[in-house]
Amino acid sequence: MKTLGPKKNFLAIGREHSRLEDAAIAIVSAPYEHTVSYGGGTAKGPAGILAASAFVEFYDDEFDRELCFEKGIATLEPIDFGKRTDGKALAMIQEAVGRLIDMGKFVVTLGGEHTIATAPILAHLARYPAMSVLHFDAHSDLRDSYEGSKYSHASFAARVAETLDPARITQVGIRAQCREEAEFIRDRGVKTFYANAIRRGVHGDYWQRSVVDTLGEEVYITFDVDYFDPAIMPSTGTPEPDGFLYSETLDLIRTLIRSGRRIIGFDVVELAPVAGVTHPDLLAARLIYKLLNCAFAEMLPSYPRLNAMAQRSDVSGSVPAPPAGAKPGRRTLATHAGKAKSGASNRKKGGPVKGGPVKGGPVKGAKDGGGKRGA
Ligand SMILES: [Mn+2]
Repeated sequence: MKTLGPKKNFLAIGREHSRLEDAAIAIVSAPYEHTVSYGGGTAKGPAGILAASAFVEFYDDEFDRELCFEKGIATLEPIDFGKRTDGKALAMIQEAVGRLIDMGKFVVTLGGEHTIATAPILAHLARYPAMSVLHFDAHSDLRDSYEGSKYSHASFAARVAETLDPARITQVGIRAQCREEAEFIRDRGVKTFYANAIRRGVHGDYWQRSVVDTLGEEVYITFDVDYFDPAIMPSTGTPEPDGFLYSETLDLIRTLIRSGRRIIGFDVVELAPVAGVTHPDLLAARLIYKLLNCAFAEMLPSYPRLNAMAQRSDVSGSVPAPPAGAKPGRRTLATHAGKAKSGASNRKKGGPVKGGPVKGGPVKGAKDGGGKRGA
């Protein structure tokens, strides 16, 4: 497995901190795009994130550390799918991610359309059979098929639910779906936190805690960037209004870590870089580094704001029951294997980040499952 050098890897870090054999963290790029239904460009997502990451600071003030030098982050060369699509493409990703997990790496997968998430989820599930999936998205992606494909980006969660008990999937931010998906959620026990319900206060002031309460101890995160509000994340195929902001999202992640749960891996998908619009790419890169900092948070800082929210909000009605076997509230600290690294950093910032253009437009064709939708 070949890795990218300092000019192209995540955070643009030197070889001594990005060698696969030493790094605790591995980044897999899966620039797969085959079933786009509205705006395209997700194949350029991984490269856009990596380019933007050169402008992310190594130091995280919340955790007072330079995680990249302590743990090492290896960025693998992007997967070359050739002409492979659907199940064959997913098998390539699943094999790569599985091999890295077996090497003891914490694996981050970059998409690509959301279809690819099935692969890292199944790779992790094979090794963490009790894991929950925390799914950030504007769309529930539970259509059995879409535009004739079982491997559509609109169907990835339905594919996952064939292997993972749907009651162990928690969705956040959903605001566009068809009736078939709503029925699936009700019938099969998916824990879906709709955007409208969160905004109407159905899950309390501290809605992030209601979300976390549904999760088991080991959590895999799949993150479709269209979960965010289009104002901060316009670079995605199917931007939907009434999305979420960065800080309230980090509060959810902090709440998760604070509860003693562990992030065991994650993917970030559906970024479609737009030339000249740099902030969404940088947002995605920073999100990834923050999620890594949270996943490796051995020493938890105190969170006065979250404590205050917890005191204010005693509303936990309408919260779905935790899945069987989950033990919410356990207070163990998340740790991951990895060699400590030392290293100093100083970097200059500035300059524009280049991104690929958005290609394509609305795609015509039959719609399975009824209704309009995108990623
Ligand atoms: Mn989506």
